[in-house]
Amino acid sequence: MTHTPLRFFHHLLVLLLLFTVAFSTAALSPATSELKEKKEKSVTAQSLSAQAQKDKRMKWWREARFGMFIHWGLYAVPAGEYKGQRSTRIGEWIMEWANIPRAEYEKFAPQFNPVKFNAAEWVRIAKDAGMKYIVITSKHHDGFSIYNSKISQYDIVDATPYRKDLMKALADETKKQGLKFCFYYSILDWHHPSQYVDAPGKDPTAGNRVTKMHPGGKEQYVAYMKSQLRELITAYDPAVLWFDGEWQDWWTEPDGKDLYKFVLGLKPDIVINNRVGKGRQGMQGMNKDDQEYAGDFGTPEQRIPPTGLPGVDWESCMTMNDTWGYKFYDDKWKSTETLIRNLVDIASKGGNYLLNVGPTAEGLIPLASVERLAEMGKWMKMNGEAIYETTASPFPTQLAFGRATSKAGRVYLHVFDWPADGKLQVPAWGKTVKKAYLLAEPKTALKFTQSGEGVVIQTPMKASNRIASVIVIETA
Ligand code: JFZ
Repeated sequence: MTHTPLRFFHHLLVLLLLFTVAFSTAALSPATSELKEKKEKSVTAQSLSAQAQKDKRMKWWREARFGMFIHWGLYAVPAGEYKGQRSTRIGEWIMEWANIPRAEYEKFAPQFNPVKFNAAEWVRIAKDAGMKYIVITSKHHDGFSIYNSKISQYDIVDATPYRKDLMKALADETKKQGLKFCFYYSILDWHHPSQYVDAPGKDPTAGNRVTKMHPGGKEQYVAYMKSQLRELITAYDPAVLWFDGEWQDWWTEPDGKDLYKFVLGLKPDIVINNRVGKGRQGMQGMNKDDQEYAGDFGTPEQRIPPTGLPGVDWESCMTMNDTWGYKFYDDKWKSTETLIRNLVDIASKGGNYLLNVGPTAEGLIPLASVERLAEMGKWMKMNGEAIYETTASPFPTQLAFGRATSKAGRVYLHVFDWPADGKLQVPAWGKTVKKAYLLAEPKTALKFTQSGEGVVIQTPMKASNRIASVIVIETA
């Protein structure tokens, strides 16, 4: 009895199905190519809107051009020295190069007490340098969470005498002063029980370039990462998630795509770097082109690409000395000239500059960094217009005297080598020059002559700036 209506519905369903198949086949056969074309069009429309969505998400990031990277964690306690051993290697990798077992490394936590930390001061240093965003390590390879993680005891609140959530203070202060607050997060984790080291001469619980996964550990670890990312996004609302440590062989591109989607799901307008997945081509940092990879921008490390790539977003991250995490004896500081010219070089290629500081365990940004950032700030105050919201150089080849950036109706020439003869030779780039002047002296028009080969600008005897003088060219 009870079967009868069900059977009736079943028959109806089969009939409907047959009808649908017959109908769609009939519709397909006469004009398959037309349909295919329609389908292609809708795909283009879809990807266009995906592109438009990405453009919207990336807008502030593309305009910002200059950000502060902060590597801060337990490694600031040994500050590059363990049991009398020093190294030329980077400070935040001490658990790896000094072969420190987990149980020993954990002992740095009770010594991490950044009583001199002052969020307002840190943000002021970044802001005065002309930086528009801050990316700070929430958890580096050592696995220590320098924020209030409710799912880990190995964090600033539970494991250090400081006990306070300084990350909340920093996030709030960063936003208050008008900068974007962003997080670095390491996929590689030398502290999590899912991972272990299997390398000759290495303690299985020490740090290593690569870790192995215990059977069944990955599901547990990915769940842990997702819980932490949920904490980070809900409590601090970061504008960027900057992943790292993705080069483990247990981490795959599908894992990266899944994590990318997960993070975007938590915050639809967040920006995510390409180290979330397997796209990155070594330290060069740009994506391989054999397939589509997860991530919004490339991450060249300690280098500047030789040229920009149209339509490709990237950010060069660099240290000011030779380490990311604080090392008390690293005094290989780059000059302000190098730092400013790096910023200009990167902007002229359409990229962002993420410049690192490594604060001490007491909570101070090293003085050498503070001084250089202040000097960069002086230059940016005068010349920021030629960096922010600009796009790459319009010239087909690199300029002999320096670099160029551009905006609608304008080209900015960043002159590194001031012409001794008072004639700046600018190659043609298909535009007519209306006006030229020094950004430092906008009321004094510079004389120029124009020909098919380019423009020759008559420059004053002395450069307006020792490091990079900016000449504005207004075009027709
Ligand atoms: C990574 C980190 O390991 C480093 O500590 C720092 O955070 C930097 C910004 O990013 O740098 C790398 C990346 C890849 C390798 C080594 C260091 N690698 O593949 O050996």
